[in-house]
Amino acid sequence: RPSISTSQTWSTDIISAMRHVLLSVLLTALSTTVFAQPRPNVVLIYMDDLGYGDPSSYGATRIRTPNIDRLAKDGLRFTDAHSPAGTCTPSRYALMTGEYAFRKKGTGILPGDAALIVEPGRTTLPSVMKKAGYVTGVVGKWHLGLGPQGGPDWNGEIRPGPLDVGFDAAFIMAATGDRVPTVYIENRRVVGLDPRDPITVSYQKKIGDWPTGRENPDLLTMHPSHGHDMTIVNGVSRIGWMTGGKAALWKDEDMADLFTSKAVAFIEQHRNTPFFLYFATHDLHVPRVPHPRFAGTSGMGPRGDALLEGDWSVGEILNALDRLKLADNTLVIFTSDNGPVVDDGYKDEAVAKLGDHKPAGPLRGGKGSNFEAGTRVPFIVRWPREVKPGVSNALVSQVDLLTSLAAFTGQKLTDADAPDSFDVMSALLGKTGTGRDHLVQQATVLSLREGTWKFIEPSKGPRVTANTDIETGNDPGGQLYDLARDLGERQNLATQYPERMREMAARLAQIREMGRTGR
Ligand code: NG6
Ligand code: CA
Repeated sequence: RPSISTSQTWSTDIISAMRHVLLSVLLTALSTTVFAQPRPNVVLIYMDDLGYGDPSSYGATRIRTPNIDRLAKDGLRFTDAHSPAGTCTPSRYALMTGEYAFRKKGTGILPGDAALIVEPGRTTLPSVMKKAGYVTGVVGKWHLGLGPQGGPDWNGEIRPGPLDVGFDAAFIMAATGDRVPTVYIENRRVVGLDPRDPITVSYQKKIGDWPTGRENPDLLTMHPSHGHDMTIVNGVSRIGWMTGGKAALWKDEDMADLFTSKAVAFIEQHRNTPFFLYFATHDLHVPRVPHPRFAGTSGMGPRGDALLEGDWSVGEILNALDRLKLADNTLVIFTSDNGPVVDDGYKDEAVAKLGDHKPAGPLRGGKGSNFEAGTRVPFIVRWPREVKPGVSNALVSQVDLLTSLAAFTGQKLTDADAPDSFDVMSALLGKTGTGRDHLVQQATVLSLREGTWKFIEPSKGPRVTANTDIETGNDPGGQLYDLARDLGERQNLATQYPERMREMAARLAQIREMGRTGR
């Protein structure tokens, strides 16, 4: 081994220069081996209403989703991963807070003018990432409310909002595509608002003189099948009334392009720092108004076209990561906020053109259902550097992301934080095939999973929803299924295993009462 000579013939300058070089070589070696924290970028792609059977990598054959499939091929594809609830707002609430939404009142599907339901200052998924040194951004569908009690000031500063619960940057829509106000919000302001044309929003009564779907159906390019007959914007009647803000109104056709370009810009801008991007697409939610270059391309009507558009958005994110040479060290988590729905309130031919496509795959139910299709959703983790491609049957939930990523970035949580969130990071990274041992699923009532057993609480509600024609999974006697034998939940074993029913009901009651499931 060469040693450093201290011979008098060497000038002290050379010696000190060599010391310096050696020291920095040593430090670099140390910092990349011993002290290195795994700090990949994290991109969470959250599609809307994407069903377990929609992507071709989850079994669809009538439609191809090449970009989602690319994630599945290079990543770990989960077969038993869940959104926390069967609809959007409670799922996103639990995703953000690590707390089951059933614990907090007011976390049902929110109107577009609702107040923010995530308490500013509490530990959230983005606040955890921010504390770990990540730049945090949200692009797309928010649907967690904005502003104080009484709702936001659309014409001034919108506060509190995403920037007050852990995000450094936000480019969002307030609620859904089918709810007013139909404008984008960047950080604390409506984008492109002309102050001389202020926005007014109401969910109580008609305001202003803009046409509505109820009074002026002749003006519609997309007709409602149920509800959705209030203010018309861009030829589509919405839920709620609005007036003003003409210059700020969105064009549904351009929404996917815009959100995708904002997500890509965020990645480009923060390419040199670890970043956390929560990219929540509007696709496949209603109204399904894809860009003309996707319209008609699926042969399945706008629902299929919106799926292809959403898949394209996924591809653009992956391409950006490739182009910037970030793919290898970016953890991509791809999933959906709840199960699928075909007719969700607009006459968009989704039912007529469905053919033999099964949005829920082999599962029973759909969006809002207690059956598996309500919450069991596509879920793929890709991190080329660390995660071996494959399939995982581990039971995991999006409610776990907070605690998993906290542990992953070396952070301690207090008992008050994320009360229902478990560290399932080793399952997410494929180091183990085991996730949670139990899980509460929320739809019309609660269900409890224990291993492959599933208990659905008794419920007196309708068996099929009047509008969306989805089997709710309501049953006044309660239900028990063994998903290992009966994934399609056809054989109710309640009377066969009364003891197990009682035990699971008791455990669910206990989880409810404790206020947390704990770690
Ligand atoms: C329902 C809407 C539905 C959809 C859903 C929310 C009607 C008749 N139906 O109330 O169209 O907007 O709310 O979907 O208005 S979610 O994915 O955001 O939870
Ligand atoms: Ca949804």
